[in-house]
Amino acid sequence: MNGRPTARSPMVVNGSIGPETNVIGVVIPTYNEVENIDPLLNGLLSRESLYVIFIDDGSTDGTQECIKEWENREPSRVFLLARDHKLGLATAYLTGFHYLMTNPSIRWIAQMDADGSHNVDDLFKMVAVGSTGYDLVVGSRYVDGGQTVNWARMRRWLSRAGSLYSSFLLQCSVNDMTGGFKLWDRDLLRNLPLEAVRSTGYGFQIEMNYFAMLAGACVTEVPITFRERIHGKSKMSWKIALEALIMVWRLRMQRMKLQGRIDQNARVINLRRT
Ligand SMILES: Nc1nc2c(ncn2[C@@H]2O[C@H](COP(=O)(O)OP(=O)(O)OP(=O)(O)O)[C@@H](O)[C@H]2O)c(=O)[nH]1
Ligand SMILES: [Mg+2]
Repeated sequence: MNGRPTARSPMVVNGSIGPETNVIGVVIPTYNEVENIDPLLNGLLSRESLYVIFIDDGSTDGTQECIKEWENREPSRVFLLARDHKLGLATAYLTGFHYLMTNPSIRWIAQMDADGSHNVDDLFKMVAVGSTGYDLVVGSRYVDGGQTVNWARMRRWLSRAGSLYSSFLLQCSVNDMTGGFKLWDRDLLRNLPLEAVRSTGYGFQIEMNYFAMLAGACVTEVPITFRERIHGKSKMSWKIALEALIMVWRLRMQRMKLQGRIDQNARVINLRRT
């Protein structure tokens, strides 16, 4: 794991979870999101058998202090993994996934943003749908019933174009390729070649959808309402968007190699439908 060690080791995190089954672990990357933490946790912790891991990259606005207060109040349900500086979304998610996916009590691993764009009620809907037999549930803005609220027309257009571009080039049937609101079956995540992830920004979302497709996962999309953040600043940049554009071509060219890695993993871990 990158960054300085935190007060609570993976063993502590894992030891605190369980012995229930069908547990949900939620991974939330944060960078300067202090105003958004309380409403988010108030919503998430209303559900039992749900644990939250924040991966914070050296926020300077008091985000870490705020999460630490929650850790003290809910020591067995809220965890903070603090890294020294901004290392990007992808490694933040991967760090959280690695903490959770070896825990046999965890059935679902969710990923969501801290900025209020992703709605807790939508997460619970995704869990209900996932439980009917899916390996991956994508919270989608681009299926019937899905929407974006308060996004400028240009932003909506860019996001939609990015999804169409990547799903076409990768022949992936997911409509919302760049969305970061997802629910993973733990066994699917364990089956994917996470060490092959190369993106740092939201190209990560595309990369992971592609891996899931190559693994033959059972994937569905659930409509969500995505709201533009009210507090804090976006960390999106042209550099991140460009990285995703180029990365799609790399994934396309490396299809056979990635497929090989996934097939090798599949021999070790049996997915539900195999
Ligand atoms: N740990 C960590 N978290 C990050 C980093 N960059 C962004 N985040 C968090 O990732 C989530 C998504 O970031 P946003 O800034 O909302 O980026 P976005 O959702 O792609 O863009 P917007 O649509 O403008 O909100 C938020 O919870 C951020 O705080 C990073 O480098 N490290
Ligand atoms: Mg956002």
